[in-house]
Amino acid sequence: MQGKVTLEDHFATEATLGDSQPFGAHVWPELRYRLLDFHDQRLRLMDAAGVEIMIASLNAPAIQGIANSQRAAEVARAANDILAEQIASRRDRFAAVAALPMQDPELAARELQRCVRDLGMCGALVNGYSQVEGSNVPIHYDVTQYRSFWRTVCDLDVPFYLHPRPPVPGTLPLYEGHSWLLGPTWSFAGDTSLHALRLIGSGLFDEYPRLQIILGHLGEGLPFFIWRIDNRNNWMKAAHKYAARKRVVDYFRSNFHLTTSGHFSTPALVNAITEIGPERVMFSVDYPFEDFSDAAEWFDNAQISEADRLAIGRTNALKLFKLGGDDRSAL
Ligand code: GRE
Ligand code: ZN
Repeated sequence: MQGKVTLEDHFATEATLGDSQPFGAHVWPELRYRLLDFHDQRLRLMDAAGVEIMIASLNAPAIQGIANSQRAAEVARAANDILAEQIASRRDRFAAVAALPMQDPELAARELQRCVRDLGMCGALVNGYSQVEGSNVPIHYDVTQYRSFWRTVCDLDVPFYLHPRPPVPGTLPLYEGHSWLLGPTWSFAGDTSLHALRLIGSGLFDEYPRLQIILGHLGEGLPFFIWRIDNRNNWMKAAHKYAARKRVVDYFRSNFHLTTSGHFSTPALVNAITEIGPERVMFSVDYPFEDFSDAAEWFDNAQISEADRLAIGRTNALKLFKLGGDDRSAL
């Protein structure tokens, strides 16, 4: 399929590059190059895979791993400026989502406003919870001090991508002797689905029903678990003890979108489409951690209807990020 849009695809700046190094020396020269490059290999690979537009974002954990909020804000601002500058000459092929200093909800709201209004960005991508100075417990964004931040996201009418991050040191004992489970194998999905469920349970979407959150990796396991989460030993008639008014699945189908990033499995895609609807699923690669060719070859041949392929491969993202027609050429 030609004309695909991809939206969980990363770059790095010199300040954040080191966060992607743990993959090992054997891939680092290539990975480093792929994270910094925009106009050479990245565009060639997009062309070869039938990808017209990439909505680019910073690597992980980057800003969310900087405990000092002023420093986090500075690094975010510099990274957002670099991203805007890199793509300025190719707005036909690239769009951008903002990195945000979530350690401080006011600074995060201000940076998002700047990125959308001044730099023409079309949303935010945040790498899970944030480390904060003076606390061993990272902060999740369902807590009350983030409500005004979410109001800003709603007012700007842009989607917010909740992307995974590596665990903080305090949780590492859970993986003792099994470091292979850290990252895309398991911990990313566990941490990110927990965060999404916290947002749901907090009643955030009752307060801001128009808020739209994107999850990668085909929903971090939630499509598979959603029935069980709501069912919860149904015959015992023990309702959820949460602030939210509706079932988890009601918010999932009204306030969430999923991407195929790094999860190129047709049974998982069909499960996601069945649970959330084809209008809320979008193609993505997770470049440079995954390959364009793996993603495109799988997606272009997956056993789904051609109408779903077009929606998931292109039009859902154009609509959600308002990249179509007049909106796009105005950027
Ligand atoms: C990602 O950004 O999705 C990612 C990482 C690190 C390892 C794998 C991965 O940041 O998919
Ligand atoms: Zn990613």
